[in-house]
Amino acid sequence: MKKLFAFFVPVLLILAGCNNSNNETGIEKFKAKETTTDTDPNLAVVVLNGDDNMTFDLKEIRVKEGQVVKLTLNHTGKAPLMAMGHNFVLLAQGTSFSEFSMAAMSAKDNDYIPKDMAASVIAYTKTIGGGESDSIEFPAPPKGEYDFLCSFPGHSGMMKGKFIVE
Ligand SMILES: [Cu+2]
Repeated sequence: MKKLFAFFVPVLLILAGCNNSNNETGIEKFKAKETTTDTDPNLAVVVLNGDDNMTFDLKEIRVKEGQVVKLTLNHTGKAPLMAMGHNFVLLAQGTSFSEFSMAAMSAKDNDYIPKDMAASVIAYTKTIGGGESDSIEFPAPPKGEYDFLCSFPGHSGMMKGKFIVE
């Protein structure tokens, strides 16, 4: 019995050792990735892509309180602005998503930002067509969960997500 134990213990230790080293390299890879995309802790770099299929590639954006958010919206499609325009609009808490979307439809002359709801908007990009980009910078709002959307007519049902400040 003692012999058996003496055999099993080293085997278990070796197995445990393998497991540990696997986990460690996994964590190291993750950390390295995070630090290369965001070298300045005060800056949150966000890249959001919209395409010709009326979709954003992010459903959730996470930043930290106190950070300055540098957000770039890319329209990766080919469709012109008139047919498939995209923007990024970050809504203040307490704003009715549906009310804002409805009002934005008739705000073409103001880049789909309804003038009488300007107080409901924390930040927004201009509306762009295929192949175009727009970058904006704004201070992250206080901790909490916010809605973002594309306010181009008919898009907010699909092009929306949560902007979370931690
Ligand atoms: Cu859109």
